[in-house]
Amino acid sequence: MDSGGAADDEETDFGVIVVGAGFGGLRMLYELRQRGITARVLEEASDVGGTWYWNRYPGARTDSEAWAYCFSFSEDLQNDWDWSERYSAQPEVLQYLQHVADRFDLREDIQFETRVESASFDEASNKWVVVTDRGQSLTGAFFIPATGPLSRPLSPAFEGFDSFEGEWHLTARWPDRHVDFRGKRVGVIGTGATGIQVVPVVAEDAAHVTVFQRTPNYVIPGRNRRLTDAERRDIKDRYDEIWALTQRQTGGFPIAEAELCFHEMSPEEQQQVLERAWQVGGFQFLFDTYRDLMVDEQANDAAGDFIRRQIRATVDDPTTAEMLCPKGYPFGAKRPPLGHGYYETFNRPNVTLVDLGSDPIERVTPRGVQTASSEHECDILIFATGFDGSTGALMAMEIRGRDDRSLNEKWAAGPRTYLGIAVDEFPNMFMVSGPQTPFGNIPVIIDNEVRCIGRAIEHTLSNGLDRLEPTPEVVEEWVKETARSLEATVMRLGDRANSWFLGANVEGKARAPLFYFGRANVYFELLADVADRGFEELIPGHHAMAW
Ligand code: NA7
Repeated sequence: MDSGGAADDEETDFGVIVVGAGFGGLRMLYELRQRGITARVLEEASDVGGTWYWNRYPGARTDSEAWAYCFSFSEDLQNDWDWSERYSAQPEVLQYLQHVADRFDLREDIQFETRVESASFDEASNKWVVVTDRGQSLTGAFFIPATGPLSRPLSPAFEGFDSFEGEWHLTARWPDRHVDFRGKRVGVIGTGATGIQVVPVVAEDAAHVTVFQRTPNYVIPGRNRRLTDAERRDIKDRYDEIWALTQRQTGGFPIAEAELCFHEMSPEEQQQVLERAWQVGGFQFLFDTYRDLMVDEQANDAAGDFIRRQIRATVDDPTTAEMLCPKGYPFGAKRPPLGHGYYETFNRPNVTLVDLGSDPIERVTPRGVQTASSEHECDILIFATGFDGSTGALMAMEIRGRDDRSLNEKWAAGPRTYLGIAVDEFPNMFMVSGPQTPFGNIPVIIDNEVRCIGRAIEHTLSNGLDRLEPTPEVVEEWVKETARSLEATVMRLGDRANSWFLGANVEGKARAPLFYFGRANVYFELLADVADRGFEELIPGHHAMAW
């Protein structure tokens, strides 16, 4: 694909080097341009899109409502673009990001098909030296990884995997072509947000689908639908209000939040709010039911019981329904997926559920998957087995700061950041969607981070500084704050369900809070505040700027 990006030409020295051309990298590049700062973006793929470039699997769509899962920096952009559905399907999000890249001429600063292998801070020149898989050595006064929280997929690590004689696909590396399931026996391994989107779509075509489930999930109905022209007009008329709402909301979503706590309601009201949110669909169930859903265990149990009742009422076969019911961990302890006919799919005659809890996978065989009880023959295997979240993509690059300090060594027991955007001993490195930022409606979170990072870089330049990095004290305080934020919610029990919020889905990975679990709106205020106060918490370096 010729996507018209920057050629890997002779130029090797840049103001800023950004890694990744997804939502984060594109937004960062735009911000830097607005501030008159030159940048080069390095991107492994052959086009923009990030997550939405790679995750082309059938059924892939956003779990945030389309009109707020986008950029807010240009009124013209938001007024010209029309979303077709409540939750955009992957091709539409990718088209949107391609449109943004074209409209703002972003590709001219992006070098595609380039993977960053290492980045190290050179103390003599105060520059980051970035080495790519093309053998280039590029320098930048600032280094900004915008590599995304869920971009490093976990490879299928099953005994006998290489012996499989059929076709197999990893959802996060789905081929850019139609995969034909007609007449095929398909096995889907993994029932996270991805597997849950894949299964109903594949079941429509395949001869048979076998779903291999290790931990049952609490799946909320998304209730996707096409938007009407009237709705689109209304959204455009209300955009200021929508963005203002996202800035006040706990996850950066345009969703009103419940005012009452569980115990302030009668049992009838408690059920009514759950029922209403279930009918509306989407994350309203999480945010617009009762205020203490994620912090009060009794309140959380009531929501969990409600979902289990829905599963039993939806799935005809009582044994399958019971296998699908999550047990032993609270609702929300791992990221709840949105389903589009997920539970209903198990009423189809061509779909079978295998409960790996009682019948674990022993190995992949030439003909399919061998569990403890039997061999499940499959022509196609789909691995929807998740990601090395949050820190994975960062730690896959060899990043070294001052005094040759290795980021991987520094983070061996878990990430340590200041507000998720900066790290002590790593001057002039700023992360977009880094560890210990909130997880929620990502484009809105990115927008707030990028504005703060843009201001930090401008502050450095306009004050004639050559280095900016947080003090160890403020980093320690943010590490403690993320731990406190985790302890305050039921997400602290995520270990019971292998939650990637805690790194619990990756063997050998340190268990630590990988996100900030406090309110995103509080986090946005902290970012604005540190910039307003002139980055007091960051240590400036006073040497002559060299670029
Ligand atoms: P997730 O949510 O991490 O889901 C991965 C799924 O794969 C989950 O059901 C895992 O079971 C399962 N899995 C992983 N390894 C295995 C093995 N070895 N055997 C059986 N099953 C396995 O990733 P997703 O891609 O679905 O979602 C990630 C996020 O991307 C999503 O939340 C959105 O924000 C976008 P487990 O639960 O660990 O028992």
